[in-house]
Amino acid sequence: MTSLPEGWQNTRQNMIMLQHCILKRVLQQFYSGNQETTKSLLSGFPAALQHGHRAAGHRSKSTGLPGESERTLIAIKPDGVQRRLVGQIIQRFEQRGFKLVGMKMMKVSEDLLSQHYCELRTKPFYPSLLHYMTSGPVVVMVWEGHKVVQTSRKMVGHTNPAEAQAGTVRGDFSIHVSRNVVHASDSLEGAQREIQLWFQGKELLNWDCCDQTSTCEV
Ligand code: IDP
Ligand code: MG
Repeated sequence: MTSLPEGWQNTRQNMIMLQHCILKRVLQQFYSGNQETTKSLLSGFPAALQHGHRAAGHRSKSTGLPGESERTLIAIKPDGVQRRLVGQIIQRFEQRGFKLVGMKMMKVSEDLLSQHYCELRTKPFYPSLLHYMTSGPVVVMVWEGHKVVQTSRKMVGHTNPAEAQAGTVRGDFSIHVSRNVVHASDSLEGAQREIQLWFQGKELLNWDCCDQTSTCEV
C-alpha cells in the first residue's frame, strides 16, 4: 500500500481529530436537549469539517488524489527565470486547467541535480548541463490534474527546441537544446520520484478548485 507523504498524513489526522471533537460536542448538546446550541455548533463549522473527505470530492485512498488525477514536476530553468518567462509559463498550465499544488524558487545544489539527472551522468553534455542548471535560480512546481504527465510533456515540447512545435513552451521560447527553458517529468514513475526529490510532503497542498467539475468529470 502506498503511504501518504508526512504532511498529508498530519493534515488528515488533524481533520479526523477535529471531526471527532465536533461530533462529540454536537452529541453532548443533542443529548442534553439543547437543540439551539447543536444547530449553532453545526452552522459554525465549514462543510469540509462536517463532511470530511466527501466535501473535498472523491479522493483515492492510495494516492490521496481526486479521481484519476496525477501530479507532475515542472521546473522553469535558469534561462527561463533570467528571461522573465515565469509568468507566461505558469499561465499556460493554469489556462489548460491544471492545479498548482506546490511551488518554490531556489538555487539548486549539484547534489540534487545529480540525482535528478542520474540517467544522464555519462552523457558528454552532462558537465555543461550541471553548470547551466546551477547558474541561477529555478522555479519548481508540482501541477495536478487528469493525465497531467503526458499533457505537460506535449505542452513543453521536444527536448531540442529546433524540433519543437510552435505552440509548445520550448517551440515558442527557445532555439537551442542547451537552453530549453523548462523541465517536465517524462512518466508517472519519474514524476513521483522527482516530486519526492524536490519537495517535502508538507510543501504540497491538497486543495479543491472551485472549477474542478468544469474541467473534469468527477
Ligand atoms: P527532457 O528535458 O526533454 O526530458 P532529457 O533527454 O531528459 O530531455 O535531457 C535533460 C536535459 O538535458 C534537457 O532538457 C536539456 O537541458 C539537456 N540536454 C539534453 N540533450 C542535450 C544535448 O545534446 N546538449 C546539451 N544539453 C542537452
Ligand atoms: Mg528527461
